[in-house]
Amino acid sequence: MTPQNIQLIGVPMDSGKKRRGCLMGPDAYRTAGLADALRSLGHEVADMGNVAPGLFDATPHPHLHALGETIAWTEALSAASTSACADALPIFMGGDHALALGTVHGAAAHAAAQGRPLFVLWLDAHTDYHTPQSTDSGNLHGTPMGYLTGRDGFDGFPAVPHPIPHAQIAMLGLRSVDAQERAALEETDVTYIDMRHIDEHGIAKPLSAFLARAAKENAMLHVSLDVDFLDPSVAPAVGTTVPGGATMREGHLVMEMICDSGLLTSLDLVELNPFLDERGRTAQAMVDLTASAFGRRIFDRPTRAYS
Ligand code: B3U
Ligand code: MN
Ligand code: MN
Repeated sequence: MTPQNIQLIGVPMDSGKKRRGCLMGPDAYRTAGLADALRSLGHEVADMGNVAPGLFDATPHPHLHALGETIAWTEALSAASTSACADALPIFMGGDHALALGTVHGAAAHAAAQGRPLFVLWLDAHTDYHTPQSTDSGNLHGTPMGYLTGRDGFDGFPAVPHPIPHAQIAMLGLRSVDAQERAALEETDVTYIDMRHIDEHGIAKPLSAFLARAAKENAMLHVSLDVDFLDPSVAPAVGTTVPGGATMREGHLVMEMICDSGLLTSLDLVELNPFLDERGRTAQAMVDLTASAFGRRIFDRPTRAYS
């Protein structure tokens, strides 16, 4: 991989759900050595510190958890993302998945200014396609895909002048989809790849088709990696563990294929809750996967064993 100019941006955001702990995520990635792992692969890496939300109205909403705070984060992150994308390849160290409300919003503005489409790869057990009205839990980390595709009902949030067309989105690793999300998604041409599909066909085939489409359109690619994409046996430090997830090897293959595509332009690492970790092993797993997306390889050349 050609050397990249990477900016690490900490996002200690914890407002997307009720269970606390994701605010410790950025420092867990720092402690696990994310910057040095990327530098050892030949990249230029700058740790930019943390983003903070502006002042917000903390009046409780009858249904939605921490609405005012989440809106303030979205505003701050959208601006931070647009400017980081112009200078570098940003890695947003979360923080919960509500941060993607802002990071992808900002990346979409940058892509539009470049006249290029933005493709989004959502690596997650969940589809996060709710609206503030459809969510039963009231947790806004379940809504970024709804917001970013331009669904109605996000009153108070920044407008979405560049909604991501559904055809430019792939969701991979799905195994917990609420009925309202499923009904709405089935009306779209989102590429949704659930665990059964991965079991039957492998993870490489649907992913390479999506990446080939992005390459053909000279797209930018935002990848949003939720810890719960992985099986909880290898990544226990997450509030919403869903058994039956991707193996570590499937995770590496996805990241290696993203690297090979040369398409990656921005990355979120989300939902790590260090309070729930076991001796840092989930943070380490996320650092190792990120390294695979930036060129870490077991061998550089294929084996000659069969030639
Ligand atoms: N769909 C459920 C559960 C959920 C979504 N994202 C996570 N959990 N991490 C909800 O609350 O919207
Ligand atoms: Mn998620
Ligand atoms: Mn999830």
